[in-house]
Amino acid sequence: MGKVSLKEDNMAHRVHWLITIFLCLLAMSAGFTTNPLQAESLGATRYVNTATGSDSGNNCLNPDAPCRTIQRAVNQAASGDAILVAAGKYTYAGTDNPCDQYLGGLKAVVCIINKELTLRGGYPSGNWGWSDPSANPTIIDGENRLRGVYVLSSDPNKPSQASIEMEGFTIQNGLNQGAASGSDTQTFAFGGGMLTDYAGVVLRNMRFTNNVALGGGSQNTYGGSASGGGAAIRRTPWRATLENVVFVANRAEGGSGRTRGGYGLGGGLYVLWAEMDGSNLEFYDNTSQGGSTQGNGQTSDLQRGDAFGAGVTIMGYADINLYNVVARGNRTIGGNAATNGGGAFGGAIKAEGIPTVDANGDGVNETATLRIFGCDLTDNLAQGGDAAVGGISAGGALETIHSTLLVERCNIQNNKSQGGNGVSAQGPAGGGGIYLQNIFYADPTATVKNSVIAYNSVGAGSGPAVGGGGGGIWLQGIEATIAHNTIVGNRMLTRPLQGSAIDVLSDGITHAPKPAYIRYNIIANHAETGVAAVHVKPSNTANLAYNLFFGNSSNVNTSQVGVINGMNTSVLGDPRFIGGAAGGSVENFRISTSSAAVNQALDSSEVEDIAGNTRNGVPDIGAYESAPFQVWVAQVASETLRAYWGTQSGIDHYQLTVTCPPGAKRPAEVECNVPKRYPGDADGAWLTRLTNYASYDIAVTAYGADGAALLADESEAMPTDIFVYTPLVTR
Ligand SMILES: [Ca+2]
Ligand SMILES: [Ca+2]
Repeated sequence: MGKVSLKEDNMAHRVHWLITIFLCLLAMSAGFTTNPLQAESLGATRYVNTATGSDSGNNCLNPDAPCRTIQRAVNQAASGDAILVAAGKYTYAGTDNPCDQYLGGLKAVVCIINKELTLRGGYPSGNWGWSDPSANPTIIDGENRLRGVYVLSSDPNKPSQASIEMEGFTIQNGLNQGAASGSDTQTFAFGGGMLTDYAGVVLRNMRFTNNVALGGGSQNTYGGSASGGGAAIRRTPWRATLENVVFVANRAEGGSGRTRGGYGLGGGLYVLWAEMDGSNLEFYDNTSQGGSTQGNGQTSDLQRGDAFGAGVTIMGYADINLYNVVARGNRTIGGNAATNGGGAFGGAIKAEGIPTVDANGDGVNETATLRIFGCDLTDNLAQGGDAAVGGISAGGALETIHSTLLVERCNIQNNKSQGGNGVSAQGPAGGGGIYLQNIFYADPTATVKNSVIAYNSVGAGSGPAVGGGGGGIWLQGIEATIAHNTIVGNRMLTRPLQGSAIDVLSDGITHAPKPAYIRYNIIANHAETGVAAVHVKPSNTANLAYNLFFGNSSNVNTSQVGVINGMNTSVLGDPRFIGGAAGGSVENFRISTSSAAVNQALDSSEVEDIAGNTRNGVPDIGAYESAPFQVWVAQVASETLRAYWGTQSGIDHYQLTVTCPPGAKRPAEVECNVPKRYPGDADGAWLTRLTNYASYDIAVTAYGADGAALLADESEAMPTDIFVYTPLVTR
């Protein structure tokens, strides 16, 4: 089958991205020298109501006579003011807008320059006492022609002079479009819904819907980049905060260009040079699209029309914590071209740093750190562009390069990495779930733990084989710890591809290979013949410890293999998934108390599982610690017992057996010592007409659909006619 690897030229051209993007930001704020709207007062509250308000001569301070437009209140406000906005749709008002006046006609519905303001939406008309954005939708609408909100601190040397704290708004139908020709500053597009530059950012309870950043440059050699269809946050002076922010159907699409298309980055959210805490962020059906071209598709600097992270793309210096991220149905699509198709990197999430380089000259190297605590990344797609040489796809859910990464408590299911089609060469594909790489910088490390990585897929495009692999996880030149994960049923859609669960390789890297530490994982049900679950390429090392292998066609590759240590510690046995490994709900990957994984993660110091439950005794292998199954029996009335076992996922039916003491009456519901079947959704059983003060033994066994006994417990109890917890009655 020959060499199966990604071509180096596919990998080597990306270090220029940050430089290109940086130039645009610098130019954006150059030439803006005045501070036009400075005011003195602090902490006033101003009021806006599009239905009842009037702007004329109004300072917006009277709650009974609000202004009509948000911009009027912004213009009247001083730093520290809060602006309360009543429900309704707010569109571009056309006058007195500082973005028009000072930024060369760059329009936004709401434009804030050099002020620190709070905006709160969700108020019912005529009542400023309470806010409920879902009951009182407060919408900033770009009408498919203008950006929704722009916040700028015009002097990068005084970065704290602008900030926005925004809560309870929907920003929709925003558009930022690059020009057909001109410099990068003119052809690039940023933040269709919202753009912030050098400004503080706090967003809470916000929705970004159907906003678009559209690169221009159709008359140029290369198309303009488009970054942040929903929102672009560039260069924050202090940690940004995003809480309960939803991005739906936003799009970042690079421009066409004569030789190659422009990049599409962060269809939902784009973050450049920022520290940020994001919690409860949701990304649905956002798109990053690399620009397509009739031309070659690749410029002389080896750039192509690539697309990145359709949910969120993080670039440059970054220190980002994300808590509870949901990303579903996002699509990252490389641009089409005549000869070289654009790549696709991270169907939902992408991060890229340059660890030892200060690209923007601010004295801080572009070291990127991304930590994800809790996520659900499902049904996302990375797809390379079509061309004679198809575009690469890397990471159906997540791709990072030169970034330090921590992923824990995540469900990463049913994502797809699909290479582009090509007649000269197929687009290679890697990392159906996760694609981690270090090409030019060796140091960043990655940890993925307590996560489920299941039913992701990798397929190269049509055309002569180039290759790829890593159905679950792709590790290229990066020291990675993959620990306590449940890795199940990831698939190869084409051949030849390598490593249906994990592929360890170092092709194309400029440093020595880095080891992978693969510990305490369940690696199961990778049944495709001819593909090992864990593939370690020659000259690479994988250090294994206490993994459970089950149902794989082969567990590790044995030819053209690097060094695989610790295989002798493996557990070979049925993990006994409660849901039978059906996929879908992550709960289906809970394991039964009879799982071969129970108490087998020797040496593991992990204290919690994916659900945050404490690991019992010796940790179990995989993402879940098996929960003890318990039958409680309560005396609830005279001659009556209630057995309760709660609801368990993945149970087909229960069998209950009552052992009756000698001389005692049998329960009305069950014969003594004869098992009775209860359906899988039963949470317990009544036992009535018993003999008081006789001790009954109640045993319950739970069965899976295949008839295997998964859970069992038994308990003893006696009914009485004394009810200390019921109202006293006279007997
Ligand atoms: Ca820097
Ligand atoms: Ca245990």
